[in-house]
Parts: sequence; C-alpha cells; structure tokens
Amino acid sequence: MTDAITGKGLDGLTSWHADWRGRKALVLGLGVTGFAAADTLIELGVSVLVVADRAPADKAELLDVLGGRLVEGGDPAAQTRALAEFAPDFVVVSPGYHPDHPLLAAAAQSGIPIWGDIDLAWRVRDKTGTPAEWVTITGTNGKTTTTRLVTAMLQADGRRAMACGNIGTPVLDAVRDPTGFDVLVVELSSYQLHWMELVSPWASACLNIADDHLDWHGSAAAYRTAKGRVYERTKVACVYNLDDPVTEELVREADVVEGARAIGFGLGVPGPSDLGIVDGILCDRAFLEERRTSALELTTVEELHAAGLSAPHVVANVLAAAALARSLDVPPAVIRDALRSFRLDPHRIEVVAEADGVRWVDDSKATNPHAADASLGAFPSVVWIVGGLLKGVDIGGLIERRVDRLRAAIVIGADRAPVLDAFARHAPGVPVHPVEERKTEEVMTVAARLAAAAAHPGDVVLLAPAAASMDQFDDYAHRGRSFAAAVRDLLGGGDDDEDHPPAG
Ligand code: UMA
Repeated sequence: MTDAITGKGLDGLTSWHADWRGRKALVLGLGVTGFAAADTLIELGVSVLVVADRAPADKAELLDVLGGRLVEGGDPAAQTRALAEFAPDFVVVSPGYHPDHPLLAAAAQSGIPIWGDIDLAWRVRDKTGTPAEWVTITGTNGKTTTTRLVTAMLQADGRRAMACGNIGTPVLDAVRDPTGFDVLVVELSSYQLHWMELVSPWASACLNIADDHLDWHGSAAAYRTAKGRVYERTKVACVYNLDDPVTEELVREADVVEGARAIGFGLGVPGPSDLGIVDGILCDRAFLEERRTSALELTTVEELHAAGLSAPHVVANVLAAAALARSLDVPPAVIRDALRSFRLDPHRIEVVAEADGVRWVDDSKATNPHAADASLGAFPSVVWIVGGLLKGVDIGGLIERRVDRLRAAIVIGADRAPVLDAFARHAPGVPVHPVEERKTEEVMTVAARLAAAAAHPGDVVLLAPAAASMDQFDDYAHRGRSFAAAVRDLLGGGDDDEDHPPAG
C-alpha cells in the first residue's frame, strides 16, 4: 500500500474512537457522498473544507450550520489553490470525480492521501459497538437487484441488515445509524472500488463484467481491475459467475483471507461448491456438508416466475444473492420465503401496458449494452427503443448479436449518429427510425408513436436504451416514467398509478 493512500501518521485512524481531533480533511464534492463524509468528519472533530464545482443550496446551508467550510466553483486553478492553502492531512473524494481531476492530481503530487468514502466508512465502522459484517456486491449489471435480494433474505432470517452504497444510502450513513446492524449489504460501483484499499468483507460478488464507464476508467482493463477489487481481503466466500470467466479470473487474482472459498453460480447444473439449476430447481451445492453427493433445494424457476423473477439474468441475480446469504447461514426455507414476496424495482423489465397483442416493456435501467443484451434476450421479437449517452462504449456488437430479434429500432438520444451508424453497419435490414425531437417532453411521445406503427401482434416494444439517460432526461427513472406516460397517452389513458408486474 502506498503512502499516498495510507498517509503518514494516519495509520491509527482506523476506529471511530481514534483521536481524529485536530486533523484537516478536504472533501471533494457535495452530493450525497460528500455531505455524508463532511458530516462524519465534523462529528469526529476534524476540520473540514469541501470543494465542489456546484453545491446544492440545502447541503451548502447545512454544511455551514455544522461548521464546515465550502469553496464552490469549477475553476481548477482556484480549487488547487484552496488545496494548497488548506494543506489537508487527507482528501476524501466523491465517486463521481474522475481520477485525473486536477485537484486529485495535485493532492497525489503533494503526497496527500486520497480516500474514497467506502474506506472512510470502513475505518469508522465500530461507532455503534460491534461492527457489522459487510457483504460487497459489484458487477456491470444486476448490482442493485442482487443487493436488495440479499438484504431481503437476511431480514427474512431476522438479521438486522441494511442495503447501502451505490444503491443510494452512503455507507457512512449506515455505519453511523444508531440502530446498529448485523450485516451491511454494500453495492459498490467501479468508481468506489477504484479507491478501495481497506475493506475486508465477509463475502463478495462480482456478478458480470462487460464494457461500461470506459470514459471514466480510460480502458476496459482499468475497469476490470477496479471491479476485481471487490474480492480483495474477503474472509469467507468470493461469489463469481460461472458463465462469465472474467469474474472467476478476478477471484483467482485476488488476495483473500486464508480459508475464503470461491463459490460459483450459473444457470446450468452446479458442481460441488456451486449454486445452479437442476430440472427447474435452484440448488445449493456449496454450503452443505455432503456437497459431493447432494444439494439443497432453494426454490424453483416456476416460483420465481410467479414473483416476476424468471428472466434469465434475474435468475442469475437470485442465485448470486442466495450464495451470499447462504455464506451467512440463512436457511434455504427462509430464502424461498423471501423470494416469494420480493418484487423488482420499477424500470427493470417492467410491463407498462399490453394492447392489440403488443407488450410495452420499460427496462430503462438497461444503461449499457450488456444490460440491454440480457433484456433483448428475454423476448423473441422486439421493437427496440435505443440510444442516449454511450459513455465511450461501442454498441455495434450488441446489434449484430441480437439482429434476429429486431423487428425495428427507434433511436433516441441527443447524439444519434453512432447508433444509426452501428445499425447501418451491423443490421442494414432492420428498419430504423430516428427520433429527431430534442425536447424532453416530446422524445418518448414520438418514440412511442413510431414504435406502435412498427409493432406487430406478438411483439414487445422494449425500452432498453443500452445507454445513460442524462443527455435528454434527469436519470433512468425519469426516462422510464416518460416512456410509460407516453405509452398510456398513446393507448388511450389508463391510471397513472397503475401497478404492473415486472416481465419475465
Ligand atoms: N462534483 C463536481 N464535479 C465533478 C463531479 C462531482 O463538482 O466532476 C460534485 C458536485 O458537488 C455534485 C457532487 O460532486 O453535487 C456529486 O458527487 P457524485 O457524482 O460523486 O455523486 P453523489 O451524489 O455523491 O452520489 C454517489 C453516487 N454517484 C456516482 O457515483 C456518480 C451514487 O450512485 C450513489 O448512490 C451515492 O454516491 C451513494 O453512495 C449513483 C450512480 O449513478 C446512483 N452511480 C453510477 C452507476 O450506478 O452507474 C456509478
């Protein structure tokens, strides 16, 4: 570990009860993470300066009340000057910051340690007594669903478990919650993993790896390296995807605690130490004494279907979650019960309407080609609404792979050129309709109209854009809501609060 990460003289700061007073910290960003970091550090007696390009007014006001200082504005020279004048003992960086940010470069050059919020939370995890065990989850897709599944399974077993991290609640808030927890189920993005050096989880999982966030990481190799950090220092179980050999490689390369096991999950028949499926029954062959000769039944694909969880990529998430829960001794019957009452979040292959033999499905959460691939794979004939911010990822391979399922494509996004280009190269026979409208309120209205004209009975109109949404919408949820509203308008009304089950 480098001094730039650990920091000279900061080694003792590995407990809430260490003496943090008199230290100086610069917090970069004042979003959800930056605020939680500043609030934590101020409570510990650290003198805090927050630097942010933009700071939400409510958070800036609260920071002031708490006694933190703020330098707001996007001028890199002014930010670097603030760093030099404040001369902090360490920097805590919000995950959205690019590692090449001038302030981070200046901090590294001056030998000032840079910590992510996840490591800071690990340092102070003993605030409320015996620290919770951590289960850490990453992957290009399925992180949030798997995190929610593990949390539900643990809670069904009576454990005090909380989902936190990239899912929305900063881990720093979870470790400071006076309730105290037995287990924290931590969703980690590649941005958070990039900075992670300390966490030693009970169990960890990388669900899958495909190109995403290449603009942030710079290369597919750097993205893969960041993801692999999820397994480092794991104590009991490293859960990997049998259908994604890269995840197994990452386990092999990781430096884990002696005795930690590699546990595979996949949709095929499981070997010993795996979870998988035999004749429609989800089985655990990892967490039982007689694993060479027998298996534990967890649930069936039929039961998952009844809960809207039977799309293949969701079944894979269920198996991964079950592996993590089994590593903490949650009994199979409890896992089965938890799954019966579990429902997917909105905008994840959610059926929003069905009319004239056409199903309209919102999978706005498919923000990269890998997720859209899983989504397209769940339906045989699709009018595909695609496009948005591609984040440096090429969509051509996906189009080529799924061309046989495409009735037509409706291309949205501020910059449609790369998507149209990819269709011209890889699927010249598929009718492609660009949505020229740029106004947010109109994009989905036009897209839905074009999709309705292209769809035949038996088709699915699928919003699975393979891209981020921020060029035209606030976020993927806004994009999904706009789609559902446009579909309802087009099909002639319906209840805005209508509750449709997920597809699959
Ligand atoms: N800021 C700047 N300049 C920058 C970047 C950020 O000034 O170049 C400042 C602004 O003050 C802004 C703040 O930083 O208000 C935002 O910080 P941030 O982008 O790190 O976001 P947070 O609000 O701290 O939320 C982060 C995660 N966001 C990102 O990683 C981009 C949230 O994940 C996470 O839920 C939260 O921490 C709690 O852990 C969101 C996300 O989109 C959902 N994640 C990506 C994904 O899932 O694909 C990685």
